[in-house]
Amino acid sequence: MLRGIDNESIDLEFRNGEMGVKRGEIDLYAEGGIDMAKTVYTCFCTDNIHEGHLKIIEEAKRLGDVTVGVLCDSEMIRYNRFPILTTSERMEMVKRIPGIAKVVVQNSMLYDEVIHTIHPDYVVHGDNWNTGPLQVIRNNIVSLLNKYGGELVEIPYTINEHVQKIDRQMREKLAMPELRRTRLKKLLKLVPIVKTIEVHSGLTGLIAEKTIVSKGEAIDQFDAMWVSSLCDSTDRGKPDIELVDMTSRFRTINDVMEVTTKPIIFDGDTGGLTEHFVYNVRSLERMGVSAVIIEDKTGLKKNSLFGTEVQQTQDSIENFCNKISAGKKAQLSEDFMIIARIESLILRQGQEDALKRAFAYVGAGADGIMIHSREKSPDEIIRFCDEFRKKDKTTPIVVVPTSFNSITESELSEHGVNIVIYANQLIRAAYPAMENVARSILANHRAKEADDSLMSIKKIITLIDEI
Ligand code: SPV
Ligand code: MG
Repeated sequence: MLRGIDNESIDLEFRNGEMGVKRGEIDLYAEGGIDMAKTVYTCFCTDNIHEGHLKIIEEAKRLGDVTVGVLCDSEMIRYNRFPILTTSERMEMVKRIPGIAKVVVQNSMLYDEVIHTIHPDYVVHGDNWNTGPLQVIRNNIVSLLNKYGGELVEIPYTINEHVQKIDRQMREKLAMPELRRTRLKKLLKLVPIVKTIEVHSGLTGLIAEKTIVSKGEAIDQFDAMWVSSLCDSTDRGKPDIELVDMTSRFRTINDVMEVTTKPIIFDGDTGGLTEHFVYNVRSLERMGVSAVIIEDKTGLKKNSLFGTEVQQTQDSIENFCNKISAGKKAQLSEDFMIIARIESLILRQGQEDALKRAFAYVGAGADGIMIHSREKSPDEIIRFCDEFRKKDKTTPIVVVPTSFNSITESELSEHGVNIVIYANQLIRAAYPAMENVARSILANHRAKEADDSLMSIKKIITLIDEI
């Protein structure tokens, strides 16, 4: 018994001394026996078929019967290609290419399952995965094929003006306010935990947008960006006390948006006066921001990581609920989220108070809750999440593990957390690096000694892509 390209069984028979094959209802006999078609597999991770893909298909067809895998949504995201089309739309798009035997969903960027079920004689791929993070996927396929003598056929990656233009247009589409705004809600359905990194400028936006790592056997990248009040203020040399006005904060958002496509979660501090908050909700959704997080403090806000070392006042449940409902009423789009941040653990008001507030805020219309802590241990956060999830299985939970930084994303996800925000690490990394270089130049009266800590001139002048 052999396997067909559809993974169905094939019976080999002899009739009148000739070998034939019976596959399903079809009898194939050929004089002098038959030449069994080879099985060829290629995987597409795209919303758009261009000449590069067609070239791969042509080469694959030359080798045998072609099965195309369409990478599923959640893996497209890890690949840094947020899907604009749904999986079934992408499958339809591929099915329209003439001469393809079968289209399947590839559920993992690694090929183990595919190879196991399809057992292709050939896998065809562009040669763009020979360097960089994609190499891990190439290594995975090579070792799988080697086990049974399958072959990897690589063809030169098509890179020309037309293909580059299509790529750019797809990215620009993702950056448009409507599409960008919807992306956070979509992500919440598609990934186990939305990995969010702080941004406070175009440059940090680029880092959030482009950083990809290959770890173990797969690649990964950030899903969303956090426009932190702490970092936005610090970058301007100002304290984090709602001193940087909204117009300046919006400028930061705009700088980030100009060079990125990923969704933005905005740190709205206390939300200010309810009468002002409603205007800011409209402005944020119009810009394409996906969510605002407001914290239940009132009066002069100080950074939460000061805890009770400074005077901070928590808002009443009633006032804060009114602010949330007013924001929800003002909002015009379906997908914008108002997330309520609970400061009870920061202000030592206890779990009971935190939970009471969480349920009240959800009742007032909050689309998610953020629970914050400045403990080194994640225990109080975990306890809160477990208790909250006993009663509420769906409202997204957001956490900011700055002090309880030993906990991993998968542990947080196991306790019902949906969004993790790395809220200040980029600016905390940049400041000491810059200070050290400044010290070195001052101490040596020249820049030579600092050179080893610096990015090369060639890299910095080519860092930013020209349009
Ligand atoms: C921020 O990043 O500005 C935050 C999170 O609000 S924290 O600094 O931990 O309060
Ligand atoms: Mg803040």
